[in-house]
Amino acid sequence: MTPKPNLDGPDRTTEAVSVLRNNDRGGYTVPSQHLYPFQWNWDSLFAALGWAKFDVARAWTEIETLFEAQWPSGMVPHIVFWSESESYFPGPDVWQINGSTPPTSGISQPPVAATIVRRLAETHGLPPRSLYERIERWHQWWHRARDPEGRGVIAITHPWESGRDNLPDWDLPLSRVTPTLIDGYERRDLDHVNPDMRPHNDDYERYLALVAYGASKGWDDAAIAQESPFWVADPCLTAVLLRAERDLVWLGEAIGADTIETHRRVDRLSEGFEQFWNPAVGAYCSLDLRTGVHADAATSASFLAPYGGINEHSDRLLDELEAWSNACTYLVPSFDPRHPSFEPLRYWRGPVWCMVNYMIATGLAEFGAPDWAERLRSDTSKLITLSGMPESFDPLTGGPVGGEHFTWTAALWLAWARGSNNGQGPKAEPTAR
Ligand code: 9WN
Repeated sequence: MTPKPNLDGPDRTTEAVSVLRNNDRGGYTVPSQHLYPFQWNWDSLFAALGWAKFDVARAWTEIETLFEAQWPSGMVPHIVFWSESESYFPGPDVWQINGSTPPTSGISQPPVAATIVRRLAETHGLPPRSLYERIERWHQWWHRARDPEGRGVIAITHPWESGRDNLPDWDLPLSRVTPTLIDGYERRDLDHVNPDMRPHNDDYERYLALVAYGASKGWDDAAIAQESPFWVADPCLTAVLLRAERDLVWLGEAIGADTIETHRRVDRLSEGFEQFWNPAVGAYCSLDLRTGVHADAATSASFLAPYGGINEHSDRLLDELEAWSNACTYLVPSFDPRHPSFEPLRYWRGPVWCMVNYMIATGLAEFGAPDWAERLRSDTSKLITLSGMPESFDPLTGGPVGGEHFTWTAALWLAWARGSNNGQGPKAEPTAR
């Protein structure tokens, strides 16, 4: 049975359930049918939040399926190629992951798993210990592979690893990567989405050069950490991991596991986070670990510090949010709307992403800024009511941006934005599978 809508206007709840069902490929949900025809890492975790509103068993399956693709190193890849499709590039041939079954990409994505598993566990009961152990191994991998010096900030080795692909933060570090044209290169994203809403070719050629570089190293973590031309600490990834570590402590204690190491990782990231503070901007900004230079602007990730439990500069952060709210109609644009590099339609250079809003709002509510948290929920609700379930939204007009019938937009509507039961949504009604 589908949950009842809770807002005036179009019945977005019925639509959201249909989006999830139509994007369902059995054990996993594609983000969007033609644009992204495989399993993506953080998309699947957010999808699970939506599934849990009407099919709890299906939500758990989504997560278990993703972790079936975990590498022996502990890494959980950002794409799992469970089936073949010509509608996306680059596919498994380009990633060249030898011997991986199923074929996968060679990088990861922000680790929201522990946090989402905790949220499901609080309502629906604990997961099997094996899932907890897989998440623990993934977290260990992040520290070992992407923070080998133990600085307490987590690096990305590809813009795709951040999940925020063409953010202006990556422009300068990417300029040091020599673009490569690889065999069979053909952008397929532009078959499905208006080019004004996608990264430029210059960016794409560098994304592919970094894939070719990783493949040339056999995706060896140590070599990549030492030599990769792109090695940038990301406040979004670090805040997401920091929160996930706290939630993993909760899960570990509930399951009866030893959490001493997890506590140590929480301490290291909590102390390390201040390295993102850029006094010239007055915000947490990404940090190029090759040059020691901060990005010169705030992004939506700057507001994720409270989500990670970091409240050091929270008053300043709320002032910044206020300033952004005066520069656009809908919060939170992915990039500072007053900055010359802001582009309201171009992917991660401006549009609003509902799952980022959800994470920021969660942190703001916990920090003690419930009015701002509610403003973000209400903006997200208005955007979806106005424009349906696109990939993201124009922060000035509220218009749809990117791919259509998008899984995480549908899932976050069900789990949060529509706002029934204090944001918890209706009780789940498990269905037989
Ligand atoms: C590359 C699937 C993914 C999201 C990312 C988003 C976009 C892919 C792309 O789509 O990235 O991973 O090809 O543009 O940036 O956050 O997980 O929705």
